[in-house]
Amino acid sequence: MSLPDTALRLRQLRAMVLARVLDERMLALYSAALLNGNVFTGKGQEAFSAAAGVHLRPGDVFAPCIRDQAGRVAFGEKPVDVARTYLAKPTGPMRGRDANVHRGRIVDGILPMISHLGAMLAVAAGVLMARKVRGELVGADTCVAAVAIGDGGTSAGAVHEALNVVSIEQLPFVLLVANNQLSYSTFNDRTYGCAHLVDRAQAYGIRGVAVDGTDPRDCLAVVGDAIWRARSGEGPQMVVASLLRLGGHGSHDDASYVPAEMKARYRDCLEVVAEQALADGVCSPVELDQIWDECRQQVQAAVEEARSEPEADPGREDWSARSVSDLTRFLPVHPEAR
Ligand SMILES: Cc1ncc(C[n+]2csc(CCOP(=O)(O)OP(=O)(O)O)c2C)c(N)n1
Repeated sequence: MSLPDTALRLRQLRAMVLARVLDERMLALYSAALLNGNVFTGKGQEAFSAAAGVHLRPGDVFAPCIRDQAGRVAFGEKPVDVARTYLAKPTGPMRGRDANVHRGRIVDGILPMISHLGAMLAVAAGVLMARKVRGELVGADTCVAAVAIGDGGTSAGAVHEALNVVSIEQLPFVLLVANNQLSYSTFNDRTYGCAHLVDRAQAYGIRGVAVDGTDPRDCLAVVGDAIWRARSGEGPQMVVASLLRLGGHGSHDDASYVPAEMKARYRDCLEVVAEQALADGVCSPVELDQIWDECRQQVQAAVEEARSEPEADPGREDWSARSVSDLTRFLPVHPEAR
């Protein structure tokens, strides 16, 4: 496992900052009653999430969960699409039907989330199975599917079924578990009974690794290694990151039930990434300030653009399911089948 290079570190840093600014901005719009829905943020989870996004590449599949703004932007989601979705604009990827996190762009490999609780593993596994049947997973450098989930979600029955199948089929599948200590307001001791969630990997016959989710440098290396192993034909991978959700479950929740001792045990990965970047010469203090300024400007421009766009008109919008041609582009037809 080699150390991540400077370019990747910078991409991770920028995605983390952009996600934090976006999350804060959506919360501000919610507080100003400018959004109809709720806001779900990934504060505290940016290092782990961005690590996945920067290691994925076009042709891969990413199934983000509700706290993966950083992974989304690192994988190419545009801030204006975030603003459009939260503002329920028809120009957004969900065409105004969803108002927060169940968004994606299938043609770009970002699967719109069905549910928080394990539903996306089977969808991602299905995409990989289709590609396998078409003979597209051959060689030592294939596409991968990365699925993000929380600690609570890992105990859903759907997760068991999907992990069993990806193991049997040896699919290039990476499960990214963000153990943020909380499943809504339920703590780990009431969520699972094993010593560590990564212990479960062995039961499925897949490789499992734990990482400190507050350490951006380690996240980049460990997640990168897991994705690389999946690409190289080593089969499914599981990475479990320990971190803390730095906020409520959603904007309706003040997280007042999280004890101060627990908060004291976890650092904000945005502080850690700045320290590490400066210590390792990834960027200078001036360049770090510039990244924050650029991200703020990017988010401001995105929100202004989305707010200037017309509202969805339920009488005129075509809210039918995605067309077959869209899906065909997503699952490329095997050359022999053309
Ligand atoms: C089938 C189903 N049951 C219940 C819920 C309500 N619910 C939403 S998120 C959540 C907890 C998720 O906890 P976790 O997987 O740890 O993710 P986190 O929110 O901590 O990121 C629950 C119970 C749901 N969305 N779907």
